[in-house]
Amino acid sequence: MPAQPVPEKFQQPPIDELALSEIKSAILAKLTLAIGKEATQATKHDWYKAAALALRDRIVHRWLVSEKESYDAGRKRVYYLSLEFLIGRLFTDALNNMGLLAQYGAALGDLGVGLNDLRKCEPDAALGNGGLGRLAACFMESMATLEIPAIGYGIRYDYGLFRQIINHGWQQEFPDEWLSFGNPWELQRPEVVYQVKFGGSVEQVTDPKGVTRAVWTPIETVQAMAYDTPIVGWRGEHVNALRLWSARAPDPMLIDVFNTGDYLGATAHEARAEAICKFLYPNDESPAGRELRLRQEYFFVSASLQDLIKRHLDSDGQIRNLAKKAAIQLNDTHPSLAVTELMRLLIDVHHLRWDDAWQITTATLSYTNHTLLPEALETWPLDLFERTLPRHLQIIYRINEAHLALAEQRCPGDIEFRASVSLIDERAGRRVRMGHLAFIGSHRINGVSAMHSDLMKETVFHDLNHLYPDRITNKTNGITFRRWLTLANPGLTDLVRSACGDEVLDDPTRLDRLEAFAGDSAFQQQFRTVKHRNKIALARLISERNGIRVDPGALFDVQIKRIHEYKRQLLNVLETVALYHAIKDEPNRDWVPRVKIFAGKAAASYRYAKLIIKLINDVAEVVNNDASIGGKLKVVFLADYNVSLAEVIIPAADLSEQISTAGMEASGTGNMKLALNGALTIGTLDGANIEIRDHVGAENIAIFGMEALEVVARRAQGLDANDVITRSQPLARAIRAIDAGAFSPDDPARFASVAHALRHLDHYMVSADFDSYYEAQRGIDARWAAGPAWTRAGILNVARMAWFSSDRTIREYAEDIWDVPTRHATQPPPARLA
Ligand code: B1N
Repeated sequence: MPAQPVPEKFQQPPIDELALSEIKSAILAKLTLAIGKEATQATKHDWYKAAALALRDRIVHRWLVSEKESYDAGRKRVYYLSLEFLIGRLFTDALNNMGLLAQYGAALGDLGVGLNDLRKCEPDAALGNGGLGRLAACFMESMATLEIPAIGYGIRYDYGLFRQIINHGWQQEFPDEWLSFGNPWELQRPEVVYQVKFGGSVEQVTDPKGVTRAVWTPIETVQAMAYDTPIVGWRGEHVNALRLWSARAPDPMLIDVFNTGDYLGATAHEARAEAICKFLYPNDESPAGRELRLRQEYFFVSASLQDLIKRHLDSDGQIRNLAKKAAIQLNDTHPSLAVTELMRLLIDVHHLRWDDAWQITTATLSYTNHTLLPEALETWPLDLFERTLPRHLQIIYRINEAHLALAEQRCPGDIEFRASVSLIDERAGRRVRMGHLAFIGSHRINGVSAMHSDLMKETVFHDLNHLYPDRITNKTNGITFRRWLTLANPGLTDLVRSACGDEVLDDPTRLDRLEAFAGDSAFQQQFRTVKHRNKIALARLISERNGIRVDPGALFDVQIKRIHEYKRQLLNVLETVALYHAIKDEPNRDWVPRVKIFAGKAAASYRYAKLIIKLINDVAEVVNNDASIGGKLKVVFLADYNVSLAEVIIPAADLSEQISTAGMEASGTGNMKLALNGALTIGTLDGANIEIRDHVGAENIAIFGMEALEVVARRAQGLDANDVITRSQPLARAIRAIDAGAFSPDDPARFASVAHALRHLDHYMVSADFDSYYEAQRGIDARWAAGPAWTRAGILNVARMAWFSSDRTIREYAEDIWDVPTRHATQPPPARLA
């Protein structure tokens, strides 16, 4: 049955002819004057740029108003420090929030170009690895929506996350040249430049008044230049800046050296400076452990703090008031040098006393932890730290002195306690603990889901929590519904608006009105139609990119995220192999047709994760070409996963794989995006899955597997999985097939290490959780076959996801951590002309 037409009152307002002709002239003017082309010569890309520049003009006007209003009112400002902002495309996001989507669509149509074509000309800004970076992007949009004056600070990487190509099943990495056609969104600020210094030595100097001060004589200076990208909130009422720093040498070339004929030597220092912003580290939850990473971290922290202090002094005049006017959020430990750099600036540059500086620092800073994986917690070798930042090491020692004195007071004579809370890890070579530094220098430390925050208190920060109780708090992640529902899934959005009213666009709690329609068969049919159309679009993309034909009527089973052992793509592959065997055994049973869709990147240095990608592709090759299973199972690996690809896959998903080893996924946010788009989750009790279950109801999600405490207990017993493998015939057979080269006839031993790990080193509990997972998947088959019950569960997922809006998350940060007011959610602002 086709979807019912959208009721009239929900359709876009009629397009104002005057506004339309204004937009057209603005775009044409940009095409001529900024791009230098006639309409007849312009490429699609020229049109995109002209349209983006015309839109940017409008946004900039709002931005200047927002800035002026917040400065005039002396409002407190939030500074979000993050090495990653995984933004994706901005064009339709900005158009939608400005309320100009329909007008621009019509204007461009009149000019003979399609909005959708132009949208695809924009490269993704992939300045992030995964969830942590995407969260920063969602938060920027929500802060603008809630009218919180805020600046996001980060690095303007010349190359974002690598482009992934799959060659004969193997991942290959290529540079992401996102800036090669220019970037119409950013405004270069050549006048906003700060000096960031490195290395050298520190001396204690006593001035004529008898005051002793540390004087740092660095040996290297790098300049940080600002580039601003406006981030517009929903309804276009408020605009904030994302300020990204680019690095350059103060003297571009040493002319003396050049004149001696040493052309490379004349620019070597420039290359060293520019290396800082050359590329994004492709690590996701593994330590970088490299000097360049430390330089990146200090570079952007120092530039950002100098900038925000200058802004503060320009408007308030009193450095002592900093904490009243500024809240600085550290996105993981990557910016945790902010603790020492703020102390240095307050003491060495602004001449505050230590105690006052410390009070201001801790009142201003707060820190978000995103992972408990011990290998991901940043530490720096002391010698590298001292060579790079000698003054900061002194400050660390001094902070540590007072901190250890407090530890001694709290637990007298307990040497182990002191060693465990110390800023210096003395166990394996001396190293600075950045998580500890961020913790001690912050008034609030938050985890990103309820379970993760609890585990923080019990594991990594157990002793620090004992010393500073009440600092740890939870802020469960969220996602911006504007991008992940309204824009990514217009079909579902129209349906939701027809059922819940247009108010739902301003207040997602209105999604609960969908509950009443969950059992309504006409509504269910419309819901299925929307999903089916999205699946046709994805099937087309799969056919274009991979040459694989998939049936949009099949169950689309989706696992899209970074490839990592703890996320357990391997568990999914094993189940795929076991299902393949089962279908082969009984080809004539009424199997539920499935398409297993994978996408994600592995860190370039993570060999095992890259082997898993190869395994997925090898399994796909065999399964997709086996006529005996009658197309009942298809396996697809979509290359080069990014935000834009997620926007196509998520609305088309039926099943969302959230199957991490319990206790290891801090939160997850893809889980929220998929449930919001009506997919059912199959998942472990991990991260935010637990809260998703609490909201959608246990009957509308498929939970399986060990719980976090059981994982800890089983690990303590040893990792050999032979006990579970002997009990499970499908598992034993799947491992045997992989081990025997059934999917790698050209190199039968290719996956021997995988089979070995599954049998004897089951750290991630893939074998141990297999049976439970396999059974949950067969339960999914049964539900899918039941038709209306499946659709009902999907509708209820959408209806009950409102709480996972990043507006809710940001409101909690604003109230509990930053102490800044927010605009009220449920009242859309009065309409105003664009
Ligand atoms: O942060 C996301 C969470 O939803 C995910 O569960 C979590 O895995 C992710 C070092 C990280 N944690 N740690 C990182 C990224 C880059 C890097 O260099 C660590 N990413 C997460 C948002 O809270």
